[in-house]
Amino acid sequence: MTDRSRPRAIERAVLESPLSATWRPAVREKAVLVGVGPGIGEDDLDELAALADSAGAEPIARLVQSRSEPDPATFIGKGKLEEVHRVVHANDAAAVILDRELSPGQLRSLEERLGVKVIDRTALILDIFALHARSREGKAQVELAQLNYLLPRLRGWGEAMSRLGGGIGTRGPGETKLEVDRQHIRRRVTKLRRDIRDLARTRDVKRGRRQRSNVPQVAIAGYTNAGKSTLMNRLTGADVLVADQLFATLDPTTRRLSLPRRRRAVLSDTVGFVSKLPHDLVEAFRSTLEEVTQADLILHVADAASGELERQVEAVRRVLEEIGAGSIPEVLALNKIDRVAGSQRVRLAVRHRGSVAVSALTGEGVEGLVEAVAAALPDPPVEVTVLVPWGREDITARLYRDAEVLSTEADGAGTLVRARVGLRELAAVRDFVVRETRAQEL
Ligand SMILES: Nc1nc2c(ncn2[C@@H]2O[C@H](COP(=O)(O)OP(=O)(O)OP(=O)(O)O)[C@@H](O)[C@H]2O)c(=O)[nH]1
Ligand SMILES: [Mg+2]
Repeated sequence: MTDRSRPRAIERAVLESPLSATWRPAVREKAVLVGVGPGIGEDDLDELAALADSAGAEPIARLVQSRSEPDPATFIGKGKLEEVHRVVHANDAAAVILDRELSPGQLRSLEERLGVKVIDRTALILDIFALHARSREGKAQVELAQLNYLLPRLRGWGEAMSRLGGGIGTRGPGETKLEVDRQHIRRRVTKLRRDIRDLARTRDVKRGRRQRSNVPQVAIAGYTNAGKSTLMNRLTGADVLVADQLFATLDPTTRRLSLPRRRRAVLSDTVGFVSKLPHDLVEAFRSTLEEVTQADLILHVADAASGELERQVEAVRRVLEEIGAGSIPEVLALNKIDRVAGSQRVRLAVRHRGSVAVSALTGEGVEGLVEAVAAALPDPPVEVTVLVPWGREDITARLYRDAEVLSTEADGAGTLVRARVGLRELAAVRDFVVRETRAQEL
C-alpha cells in the first residue's frame, strides 16, 4: 500500500489505450479490500493489495470475514456488510475490491447496498492487463476477455451499464461502447477472435521458422513479479520492462541465449501467472500462452523470498497443466535469493531438489542456472553423412522418419544420405556413418 503516484509509462498507456476512453483519474482512487474464506486473515490480502496498487488504486483498509461459503446473495454476511459500508463512507473510498470472482447477481446487490463501485478479483486483474497491454495482439486479447466478463453482467440499458463509468475495475469498454447492445458486443467478440487468430498466425510463422532451425526453445514461466523479465534481461541482454508491479509484462519477447559448449537456445519471456487466474483471460491469452506450450524446456522462475513461494509454485504448475504444458521438462529457478537467509536457503534446496538458487538482480547463481538449462535440453543435433548399403532401405526410411534428411546421392556401394540427427538416431546408424560434424552454429 503505497501512495506513490502512478508511473508515467502507465499513465501514458492508459491515455493511449482505446479501452480507457473514460478513465482519467486525477488521483489514485481509495479502495477498501475485502476477503472472505475459511480462517482468512488480513495478511491473506497482501496479494490483493498489490493487485489493487498495480491497477492504480490506493488500498486504505482491509476487512476479512472467515466463513466457509460466501453468502449466495451478497457474498459477505450482513454484519460484515454494515462494517464495510461504514469504513467505505467514513474514508470516502471510491471502491470496494473483493478477493474472489463474484456472480453477476452478487456484484449488483453489493453495489446497491454499498453505494460504491464493487470490483471483484477478476475485474481487477482484467483491469491491470488493460493498463499494461502494448501490442495489438495483447490489446485485442484483453478486450476480448473484458467483453466476455462483461456480457453476463450486462442488464440492458439502464443501471447495469451505467456502473461502467470510469474508475478502476471499469477501465473496460469506454462510454461510447456503453451505448451499444449485447448484439454489438457479440459482433465485436467475433471480430476480436478473428483478429487474434490472424495475429497469432504471424507469430506461428516466426516460431515455426525457429523450430525448423533446430534451436531449442526455452520458455520462462512463473508467478507474476517473480523476476522473470529481470532474469531474461540478465541472461540475454534484452531490455524487457522490469517493474515492481503485477503483470508488468504481457507481450512475449524472444532472444537468443548462449549456452556452454557453444550451444544455443532461444529464450522467451511472457505473461506471468497468478492464483485464480481468470478463465476468460486464459482463454483470450491462449495464443500468447502457447509460446510456453511449444517450448522444449520451461524455466520456471519463482520468488524464493516470498512467504507464498510454495503456493505460487503450485499455482504456476496448475496453469501450465491447464494450457497443456504440464509434461514439458522444467528447471526451477529460486530467484531473489539475495533476500533469503542462509538457513532458509538450505531448507529450500532440500525441499526443491534440482532447483537452482539465483538472484537475477545481483547475478548470483546465474552461471549455475545456465548450466542446468543446458543439461536439461534435448540432445544437440549432429550432422552426419551415412552410406546406406543397397538392401538396407529401412535405414533411409528411419532417417526420413526420425531425423532431418538434407540430401541423398547414389554411390557405388549404396546411397549417401546427409542428415541432421539427434544423439539417439546417431547411435542407431552409427555403423554406417562416413562423416560426422557436431552442429555448433545452429
Ligand atoms: N531483490 C531482488 N529483487 C528482484 C530480483 N529479480 C527481480 N527483482 C525485482 O522484482 C520486481 C519484479 O521483477 P520483474 O522482472 O518485473 O518480474 P516479472 O516476473 O517479469 O513480473 P511481471 O512481468 O509483472 O509478471 C522488480 O522490482 C525487480 O527489480 C532478485 O533477484 N532480487
Ligand atoms: Mg515481466
